Amino acid sequence: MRTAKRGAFIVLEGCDRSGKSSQSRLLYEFLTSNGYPAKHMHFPSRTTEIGSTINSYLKNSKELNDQVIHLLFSANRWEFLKEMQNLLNTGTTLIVDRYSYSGVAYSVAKGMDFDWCMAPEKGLLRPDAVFYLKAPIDYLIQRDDFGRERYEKKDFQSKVANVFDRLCEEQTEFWHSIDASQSEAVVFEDIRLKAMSVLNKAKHKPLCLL
Ligand code: NYM
Ligand code: MG
Repeated sequence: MRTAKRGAFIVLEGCDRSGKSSQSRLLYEFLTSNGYPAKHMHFPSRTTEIGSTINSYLKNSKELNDQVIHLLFSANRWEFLKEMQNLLNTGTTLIVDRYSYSGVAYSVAKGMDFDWCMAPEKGLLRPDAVFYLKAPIDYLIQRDDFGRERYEKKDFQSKVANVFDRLCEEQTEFWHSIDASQSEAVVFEDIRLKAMSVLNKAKHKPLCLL
């Protein structure tokens, strides 16, 4: 893979309502308005056929077994691999709202095997950094719109948080825990500073695979 001046691959992870969408948008806007080519992406991407099936499942209008939905979430990421690779290699930074770690965290929270869940992610691009937006579950469930979709239940979110905590502890080289219970501006300042350092370092590093 080409290494000269590639873009950085930054992922935001966390439970539902942790502020990933707002923070990833703020980071995208900051980068583009300061002359850094960037693209904002979100998984699941509900725009493809696979994404539309995922959407029906999340809205509770379709039932699928746990293995099938897990593999569809993964397939949805594989659909975008080439595009992501091309963008990164031509100097565009990707700010991605959820990725393989959400895939693993939500399925493991159901009781599924960790290694089985990680297997279909192998071969996808590995992020340069994961910003884990962490906040107490009691704080998240009070936020607007919580509870609308499948998985948005307090006990389940606690289990998801446990898996994110474990991933964060095991992968300290590129996971950064961020206190998401602070104000939006304070959280963003933290993310912005960390992101600029990631952008600088990524330029000289080859893209790796999960
Ligand atoms: N989700 C998301 C998964 O269960 N597996 C995955 O691989 C991904 C990317 O989808 N509750 C879950 C987490 C969320 C839900 O995501 C929809 P969002 O960011 O709320 O649109
Ligand atoms: Mg959500």
